[in-house]
Amino acid sequence: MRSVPLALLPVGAVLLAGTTALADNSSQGQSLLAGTTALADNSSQGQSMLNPAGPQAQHISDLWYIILVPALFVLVLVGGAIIYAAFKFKAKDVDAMPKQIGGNNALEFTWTLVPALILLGIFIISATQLPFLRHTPSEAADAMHIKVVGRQWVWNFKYAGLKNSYPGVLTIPADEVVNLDINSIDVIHSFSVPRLAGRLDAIPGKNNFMWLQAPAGIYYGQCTEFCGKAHATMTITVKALPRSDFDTWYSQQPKAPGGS
Ligand SMILES: [Cu+2]
Repeated sequence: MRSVPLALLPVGAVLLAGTTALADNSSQGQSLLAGTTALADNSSQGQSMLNPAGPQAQHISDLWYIILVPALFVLVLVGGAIIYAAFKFKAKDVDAMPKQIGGNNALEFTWTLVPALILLGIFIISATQLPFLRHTPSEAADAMHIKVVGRQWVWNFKYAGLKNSYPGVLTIPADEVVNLDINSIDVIHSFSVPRLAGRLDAIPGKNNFMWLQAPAGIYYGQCTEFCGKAHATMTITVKALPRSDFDTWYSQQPKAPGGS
């Protein structure tokens, strides 16, 4: 009898892996509630990855739903097996030595191979999305670059042609690809606007890169790498303006020397 709970140990590890995947993904969106609220009033509020805007976030959200299916399957299968075994094989006499039986090769082989195949499948599906997420679409090769600099405790946005940098608010043209070159001048921060894209670390001395494309609207994000006592105030507001409004805004900003 004792061999049954022991036999379930590796399967339990798979259950953990499955629930971790669930937890990781849902935390990206801060909360499901935030997403549904945003949908309900059709505003741009909320920071839910499950309420995606733009191609980057849409890809990530699709991937999340694809992985949710096998994760739920594993959860139900393994959770059900644990509950069944707990009742079915409950010890009636606590002092009695359970019957000792050896391993079952077929079972052990199966519960090693099946999770490995599931994980391999998830890996392959995820890896095929990486080139799209990593590289600016070729048709937008000349899209604008904006420098994103993390600092305790504010994000600064710097445009090549403008004199000032802009704390906390990233203004971009709507529906156009925008390249973000992400860096930090002190500690590691992490740039995250869940409705638009995945998160990316801002690391001192290293340039990280991401691209965005957002429909017109306002999107919120924040630093997602604990970076000191005012970490929580390190917020991001992305304003995606229709091209003509963006041009008006841009033309009103002080220009960098030699900028246009
Ligand atoms: Cu930070």
